[in-house]
Amino acid sequence: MTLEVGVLGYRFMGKAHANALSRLSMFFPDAPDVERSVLVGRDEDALSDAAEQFGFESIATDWEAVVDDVDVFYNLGPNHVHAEPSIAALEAGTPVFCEKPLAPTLAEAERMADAAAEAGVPNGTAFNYRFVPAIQHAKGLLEDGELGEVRHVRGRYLQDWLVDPEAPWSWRNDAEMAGSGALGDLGAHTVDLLRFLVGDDDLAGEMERVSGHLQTFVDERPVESETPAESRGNEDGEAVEHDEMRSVTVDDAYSAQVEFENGAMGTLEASRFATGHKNDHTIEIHGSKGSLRFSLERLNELEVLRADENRGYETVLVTDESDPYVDHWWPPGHVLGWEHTFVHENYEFLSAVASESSETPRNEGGETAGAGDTFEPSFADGLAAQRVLEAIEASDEKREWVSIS
Ligand code: SOE
Repeated sequence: MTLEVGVLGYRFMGKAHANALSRLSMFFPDAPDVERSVLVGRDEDALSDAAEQFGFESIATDWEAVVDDVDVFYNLGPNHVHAEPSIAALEAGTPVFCEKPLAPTLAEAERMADAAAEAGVPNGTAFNYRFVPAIQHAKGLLEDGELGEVRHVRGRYLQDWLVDPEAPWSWRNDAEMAGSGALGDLGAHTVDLLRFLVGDDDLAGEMERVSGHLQTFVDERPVESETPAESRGNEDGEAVEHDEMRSVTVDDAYSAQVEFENGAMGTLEASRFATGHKNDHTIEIHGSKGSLRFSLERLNELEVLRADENRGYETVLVTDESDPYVDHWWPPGHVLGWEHTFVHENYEFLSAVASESSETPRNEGGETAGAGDTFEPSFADGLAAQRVLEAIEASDEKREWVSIS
């Protein structure tokens, strides 16, 4: 069976996922066959160029004509175009993989999660950092109780691409299109990763209440006539007048304190103004029996400290064949990078789609190498993260702790 994939969005995320799709058959031969069938966007010229470069068969400027015509629909557009096309695809019974955050608002995320539940087909929110081998190794240690009772959880995501006040305006600076700024773009990753790592009931459980603080440092920015494809700018290549200034209506940075169900304390932070930090996502967890730390800038490593040894952190190189996904790539020590996380999540999501739409097990013996019938993080996980983001914003507005419903 060949899955025909339709992809909305052809800039940064479009390229990251197209790269992943193109590498699946070579490195994950047990993945379903996929055809990069149709690339969807608004600007026909830019779309044609991207389709050729990314290996798509065709282009379409109307997502409505695509969503029920393909086997899988990827929504990689800016946040404000997540809801309608995704819901339409789900209503047509088409599995949907959507970029994060699930939506700009909680109300839209709820509609999307409802549509996913109603449709009963595989649905995924593209929180790619769950698929870093070192993160999965960390989850294994936590699940095995190696850290004991979880007491402190720390997550910060630091970037610096807006330090310069002349850095151009993009949809990511606009509340209508993005929802929020550093909070939704970066904080969503942190919230999801912490839910993944310690969210189980026998670890820290869900986040129960938050106290949040948001800040915007530069409240207007110049717009550029065109934004280069690799930048974080206008995903739809929208042409805007040169020298025009536009308001920044989202946060440049946020911080939050969190109380988990088991009483563990969390501190979260993200910024686009963290001078010198490019894409620095750090997680630290302290339990009664040990601690661990992870940094995206050293994503092949996990630092682990065991209380009974208590002589400092041991750096574990998570590149052995026995480590998650690593046997698909290179020999030990031949390190992986950011782009590989997209290959892993695409593998899992498409495997879930294939096993859902086929009676036949993919491997002899009925073993499923991928996610099986379900995929996580799902739209429900995207919604759960969105509830936390919304509570952090509400707390900032009210200047008080807010419970997460
Ligand atoms: C931009 O800040 C960005 O590309 C995010 O949108 C991604 O989700 C993150 O992984 C890297 O930074």
